[in-house]
Amino acid sequence: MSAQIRKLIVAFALLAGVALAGQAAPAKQRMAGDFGPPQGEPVHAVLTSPPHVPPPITRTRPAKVIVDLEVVEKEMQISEGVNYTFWTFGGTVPGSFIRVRQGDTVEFHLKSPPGNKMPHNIDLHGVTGPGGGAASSFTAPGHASQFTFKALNEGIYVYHCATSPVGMHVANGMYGLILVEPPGGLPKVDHEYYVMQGDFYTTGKYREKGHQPFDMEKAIAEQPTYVLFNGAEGALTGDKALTAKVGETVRMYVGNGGPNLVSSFHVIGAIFDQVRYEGGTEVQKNVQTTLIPAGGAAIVTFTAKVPGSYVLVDHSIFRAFNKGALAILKVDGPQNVAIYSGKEVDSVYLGDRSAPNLAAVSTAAEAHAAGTLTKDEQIAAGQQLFAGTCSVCHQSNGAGLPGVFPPLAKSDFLAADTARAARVVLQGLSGKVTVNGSEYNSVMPPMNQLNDDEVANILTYVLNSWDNPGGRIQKEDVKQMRTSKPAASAEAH
Ligand code: HEC
Ligand SMILES: [Cu+2]
Repeated sequence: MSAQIRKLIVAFALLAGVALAGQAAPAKQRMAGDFGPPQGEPVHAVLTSPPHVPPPITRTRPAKVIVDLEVVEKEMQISEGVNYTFWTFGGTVPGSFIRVRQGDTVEFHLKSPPGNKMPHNIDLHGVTGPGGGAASSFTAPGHASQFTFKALNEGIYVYHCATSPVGMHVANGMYGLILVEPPGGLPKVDHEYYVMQGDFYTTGKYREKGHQPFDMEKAIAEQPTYVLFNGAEGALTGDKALTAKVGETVRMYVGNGGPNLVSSFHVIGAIFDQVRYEGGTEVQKNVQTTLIPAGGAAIVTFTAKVPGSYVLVDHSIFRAFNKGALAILKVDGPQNVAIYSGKEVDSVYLGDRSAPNLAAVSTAAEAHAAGTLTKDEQIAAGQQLFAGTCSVCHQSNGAGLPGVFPPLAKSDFLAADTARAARVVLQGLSGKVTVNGSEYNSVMPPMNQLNDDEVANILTYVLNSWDNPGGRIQKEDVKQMRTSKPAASAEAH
């Protein structure tokens, strides 16, 4: 008998012994994840708003954990100058982060203040039982409901509203994450963050200003106006970026509320050391992009090794640059040129998101709505938008690049016909043009993804910068130009 076969037989005998011992255990054996009845005084769960995560649980015994979650319907900013009526768990999108320990008995209270207009409920994917709690938690405005469950399975789980029309409740922001920690806890890290993607459907175009209602038809067609991390463009960029220091470990609980899209979650410039994909217990290592299904979540962990801005995106990349699915982790600390030579990614990947915030854009939108918009407000908004759109080619100082991109600074072409500039932006420009005595024969692509107010503000900024002649372009002028017949390309020269 070979040594290997002998080893196998021994292993088999051991296994059989274990199985027999299992049978011999008391008949009233508990199911996996059930560590017995709650012990000690009930505790109130710490709930946090995104991007924050409640502290790790240090208890060594199962407890009764009381969760008090309030449903809040409220108007919030979805993008600069754009408002949306969100329905939320706890007043934020995503809803409050809930953290419990495997084996805990969770007494869940869902409350809906009288001011709400809709009934709501909650389906927690971490609940074992029909509907995940949905049926027991139907809550009308001015009411509260209560149900209890035992958190049997560890992992990161999505919760969401499941009141009809379910898609609409989810599309309005009614989802969040609940972490069921294993009894021993998760390995210690320096930072834990809570990030959740969602797709949003407004009747107006992307970044169209003012209050935007929900668009059911776009939602059914699965054509979102916005794809966002944490419920708003800019929720995690500029002065609201996530932070870490060089050498620190970062764990992100990344959920996807949907309602429709699957996320190709990627952090530009980082490799995930570990991913607990689909929120499950298996660990995948050295991952570039992880797929997060609608109604699913993952735990990603990595170390920030080089300083700079790391851009979180849905790598279905138009969503990142044209629908808002972009967030930033700002890592501070000393350079490590052995790993990376050290040039910022700012202008390439961040676009207008490299600014600390786009407050001037909101201000201009509000002023326009109130009928008080001034030229200075337009210039300020235009300056923020110019960065990352026009500056890519014409440079941030408007100087252009000799022979390739004509200057906007002191441009005689611009000064000769300022209205023509709006047409150039909307329709693009190609063929020979002479700017300040130099000939250019290149192509400027149409920038017609920009809204009327964005074009007006950018051009007003350009006209009033770098010794250009001044003047003002209004949103209404651009609107008219957009709907009028396209100018023949020769006419633009
Ligand atoms: C991808 C590069 C690119 C981007 C982005 C771009 N342009 Fe241009 N732009 C060009 C090129 C190239 C020309 C010259 C086209 C030609 O040779 O026919 C041009 C020409 C112009 C002109 C007329 C010539 C002049 O210098 O006065 C204006 C005005 C202008 N662009 C404004 C803008 C504004 C405003 C934006 C941002 C909304 C913008 N461009 C974005 C490449 C770009
Ligand atoms: Cu709801």
